[in-house]
Amino acid sequence: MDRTTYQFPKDFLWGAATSAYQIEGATEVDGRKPSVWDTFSATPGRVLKGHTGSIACDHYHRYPEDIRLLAELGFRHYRFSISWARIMPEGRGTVNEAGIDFYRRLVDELLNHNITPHATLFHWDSPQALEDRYGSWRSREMANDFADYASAVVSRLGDRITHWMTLNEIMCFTHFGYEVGKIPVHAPGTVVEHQKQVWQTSHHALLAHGLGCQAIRSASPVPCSVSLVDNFAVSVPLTETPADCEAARRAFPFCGYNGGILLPALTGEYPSDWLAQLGEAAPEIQEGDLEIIHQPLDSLGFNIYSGVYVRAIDPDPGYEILDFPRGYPRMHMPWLQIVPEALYWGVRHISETIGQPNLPIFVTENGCAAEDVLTDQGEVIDSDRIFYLRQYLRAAYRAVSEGYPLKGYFVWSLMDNFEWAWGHDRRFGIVYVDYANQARIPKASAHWFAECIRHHRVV
Ligand code: IFM
Repeated sequence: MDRTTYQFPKDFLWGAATSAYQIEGATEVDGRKPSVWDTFSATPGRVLKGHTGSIACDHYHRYPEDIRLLAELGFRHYRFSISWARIMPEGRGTVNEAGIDFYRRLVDELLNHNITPHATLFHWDSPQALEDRYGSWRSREMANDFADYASAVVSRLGDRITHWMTLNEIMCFTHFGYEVGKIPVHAPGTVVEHQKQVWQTSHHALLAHGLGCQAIRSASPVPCSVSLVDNFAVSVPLTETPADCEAARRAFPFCGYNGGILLPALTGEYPSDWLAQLGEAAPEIQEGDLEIIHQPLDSLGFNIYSGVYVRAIDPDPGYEILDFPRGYPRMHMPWLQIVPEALYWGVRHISETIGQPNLPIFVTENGCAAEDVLTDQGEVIDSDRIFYLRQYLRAAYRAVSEGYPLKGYFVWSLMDNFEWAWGHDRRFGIVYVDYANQARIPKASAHWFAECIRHHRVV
């Protein structure tokens, strides 16, 4: 492999990613009923400028045009999510075949363009009916309902889709959706009394993942691949000395929510020192839960945007997680510090720190918001986004060239979309969406990315 030209191996896969609520719109058509994000975004004060996903990119009606664009840019892989509230508007029970039909049409259009579909079953938009019935992720029932929904989808679409992802970023819809003492920034926006209740929601989500894996495998009419998508936090050695590398390794389970989400999913255990640190806030774990959670995976989806620097220190625990200095470069989100090495170290931690060197990894999201401007000439010259993406792709290349099992990369996102609590104010797309007329305008980064795909290297 040529280390100077960033030439990826032939089988490295290039894709783009989106999610249902962020792009589809059409929230009241063909039998769909509200999701928690419809309710949350309709509540004054929850989403910036009062934006909602009710129209978003109107992808529900414009998907043929969007898929044509994907193909024109050279993408051969597309990651999208399926809306639970379209398939089972009440969250459980009767399947809405009109909802299934939409995804069947979408997938057929992808296949007609030679684009492989990669479907996420849950990207945060759970049915409001389940929130009303039992408080969504606060209840164990949610895990069983998710598995039934997964079964319903896979038994109907499994002839066309063979790449399945269970849940996207557990931390975001649990720890940001349920909080103690303040209104959470994500749906359902539930204030709870104790941190234990919050950890219980992510435990239930892990159960949903485990039961979901089993449901997918038994419902699929053909062999398929199953993965979890996680945005685990990445400890990056401040200096690549043996001491700082060791510190990053030790810090990894304690960074972000790793000890409570990624570790149990991949190892079948909550780390004991992590549980001890949590004390009374630790979730209640029933007998057999960890076996369910710890399902064999065909790959891991890795969503990576930023990272944290760590250095070695003498006293226990042997590492220090560093704050970013005020002037540290970042993109157009408060949390989006530019740490390209985090992509490389994330992959390496799975292989070495978690000890799973044979687990294929896909970057299922990487990208950034930028302050894009549409010029009078109708162009968006987002050189800042190219700068960001180029560095992360070089880090991906480093991981591949050192022999780690990184198999592909999906850019987030194909197009600007509804960025949750930030509404349409933040633009993550490589394609600009003019929300006034729904025009799609490929940004400079889209043309640049198309060249990367064409040459199979970072250009
Ligand atoms: O837009 C989100 C996506 O839904 C989940 N991962 C992070 C993205 C940017 O915030």
